[in-house]
Amino acid sequence: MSKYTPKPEHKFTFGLWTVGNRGADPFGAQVRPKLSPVELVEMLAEVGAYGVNFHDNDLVPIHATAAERDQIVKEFKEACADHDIKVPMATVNLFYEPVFRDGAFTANDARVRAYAVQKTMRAMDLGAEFGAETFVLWGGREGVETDACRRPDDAIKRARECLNYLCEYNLEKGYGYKFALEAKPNEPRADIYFPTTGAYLAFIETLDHKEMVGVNPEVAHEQMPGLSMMHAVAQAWEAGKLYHIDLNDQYPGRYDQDLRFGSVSPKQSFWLVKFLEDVGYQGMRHFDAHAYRTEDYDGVKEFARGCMRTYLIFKDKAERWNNHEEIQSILAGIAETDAENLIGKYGSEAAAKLLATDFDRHELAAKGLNYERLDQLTMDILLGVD
Ligand code: GCO
Ligand code: MN
Ligand code: MN
Repeated sequence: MSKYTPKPEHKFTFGLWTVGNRGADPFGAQVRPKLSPVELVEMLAEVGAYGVNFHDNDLVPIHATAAERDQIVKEFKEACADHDIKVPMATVNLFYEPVFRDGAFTANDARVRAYAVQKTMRAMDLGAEFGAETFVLWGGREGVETDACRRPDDAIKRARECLNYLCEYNLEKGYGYKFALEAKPNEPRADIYFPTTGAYLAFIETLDHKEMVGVNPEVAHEQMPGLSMMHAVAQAWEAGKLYHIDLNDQYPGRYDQDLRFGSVSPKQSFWLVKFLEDVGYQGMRHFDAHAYRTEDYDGVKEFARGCMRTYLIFKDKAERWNNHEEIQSILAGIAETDAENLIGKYGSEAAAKLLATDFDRHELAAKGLNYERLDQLTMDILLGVD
């Protein structure tokens, strides 16, 4: 067993929709045959994943009868138990059906909004049957092609009403879910409300039960508009709101590519893994990605193994970085940890002292920071020569 072999404690999870993705795109049909949820659980067990996540309709088709639903749930539960695969997260599909063509929680038609909330409540019931602790909400259709249709602040108010309602349902049922809101700037809508993780962090503060709601940042969604995923994750973490994470990869400025984790931006992915490991993130490492359209199911397994392997390689590299003598001595040299903190908490005396302090800005600016060396040492580690 190599040190890059996935183990349960790494908390690697995949969605049914990720390894079960059949390769359809807007220009071409599906290229892989359909696998059942049970077959997908078998595949995830084979590659060494810890858990599986699903949208309501990944598991139970929208047209299923109550009896069919119960049968599907029973079989899937048995498969998960047989293969020791957990269901840590559940979510709801509020984007596929034509009824959601103009949004779910933010739709203009109050009946569509009510249907969306009802569908979410049922998806929460379903996830709770599997012991899911996190409920992800991705508002893929909550947006516009034309702003003629509604005022965006009305959309925000509607989203708040729905979230508050669902939090109460969570409490009443005693499900104990944490909601994780997932931002995306566009696609499938031309513009999606709450385009960034930061936008959701601000929105959450306005909710009735803000302690119950956090974020689910996704690499691709932050990198599509060229933002730093790691910085978004760090802000969420610092706010105590990193309830889940969607790992994948993405070339900036393009449609959502959902590529294998680390395959496009290894350096950014390294900093992300290093951050998660350094701060001791205990949540799931969920890969919301899918295999290239060129692949058959052997390729899909390679894809899934690759996501986990790359994460573990970066984890190992992060440890090497943290224990690297020269890196640590450069860091110690630039930190000036022994300099007095003149800011701290505000007080009149402290402020007077700060105002009276003479700073030699030229001397401060003259100090070399050695970041080129620091970064090259990082590159040496990443490129495998150190
Ligand atoms: C996407 C999203 C989705 C969500 C999923 C969970 O861009 O398609 O990332 O994959 O993560 O719907 O709610
Ligand atoms: Mn995505
Ligand atoms: Mn996602």
